Amino acid sequence: MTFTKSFFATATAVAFIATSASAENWRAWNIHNDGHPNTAAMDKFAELVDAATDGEVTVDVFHGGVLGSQPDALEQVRIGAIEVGNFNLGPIGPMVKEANLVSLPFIFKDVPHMFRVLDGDAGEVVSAAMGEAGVLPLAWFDAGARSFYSQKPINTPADVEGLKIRVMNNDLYTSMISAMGGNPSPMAFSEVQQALKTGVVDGAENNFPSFKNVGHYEVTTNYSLSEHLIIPECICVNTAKFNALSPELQAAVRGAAEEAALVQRELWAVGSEQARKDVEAAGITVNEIADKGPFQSAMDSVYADYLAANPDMKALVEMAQATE
Ligand code: BDP
Repeated sequence: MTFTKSFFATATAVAFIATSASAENWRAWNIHNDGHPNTAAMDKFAELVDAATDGEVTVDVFHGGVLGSQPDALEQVRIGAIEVGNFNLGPIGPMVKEANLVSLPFIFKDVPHMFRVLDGDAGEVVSAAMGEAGVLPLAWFDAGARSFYSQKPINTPADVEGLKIRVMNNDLYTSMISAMGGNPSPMAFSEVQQALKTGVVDGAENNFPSFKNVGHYEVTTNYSLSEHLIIPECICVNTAKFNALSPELQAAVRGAAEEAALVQRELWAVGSEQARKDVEAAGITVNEIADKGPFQSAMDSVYADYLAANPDMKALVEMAQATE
């Protein structure tokens, strides 16, 4: 009798422990503040994960980069100290070589082409390599195209000559600026506004929502539509944490990410247009660049040097370029 009683007590305790251990509470890193499309999309992701897993997996999103800079947060997700991140693929290049595909200037014709590449064989290769490295992409976000901004209009690569331009942390971006005769300055996103304001840098490059949301437009005058980089972003999760979920929970979390990404792309389309209008209303001159050809030609040496140093990337680059 006693045995039976204690057996049941133990069984109940074990069942309780098993239930509470199976509830996963994840932390998610987001660099953006309120008002940026990705902030709303990450909140949506958390809401959808909770609903789809019946609370078995919950996600607390930390906005505004409070969990650290992007390179630091990437490392944290890679090792599993933070579970989720809304990462730009640019800073992933130094960690996962295949992710550098998207950091080659002008590799994509436009945003729809970028999504076709990601949804095709080349995207498979990038995803697999990222997953292998510990940062598994569950869905892709739109991040538009990045263009230059500075105190003077930039219409040709020669206009970049001598300018100190802030870039994200990736050698491809420093090569890109150097190829135009500029001085690249890799720097954390959080430091860019002050650097522009105090003249530590002469310019930077980003899409309209980021240009607007953290006030870069307040400390510069010209946004020139070079659209030299079209870099996707991901909802990325630590691979081991994701793989430890049951197949059902994996499907639910992936489904939530895909749905949140669709929401993000809609918010992006509207938000990006609005951000452009807002900065123009605030006095920013937006310059259309009639001929981007000279910018593209200036990148020939970037491609040549990169592929000479990374011959194993040639097939992937060609796969992307051959994608209709
Ligand atoms: C924004 C990206 C963000 C980057 C930032 C940057 O969404 O992930 O950290 O650019 O320039 O557009 O650092």
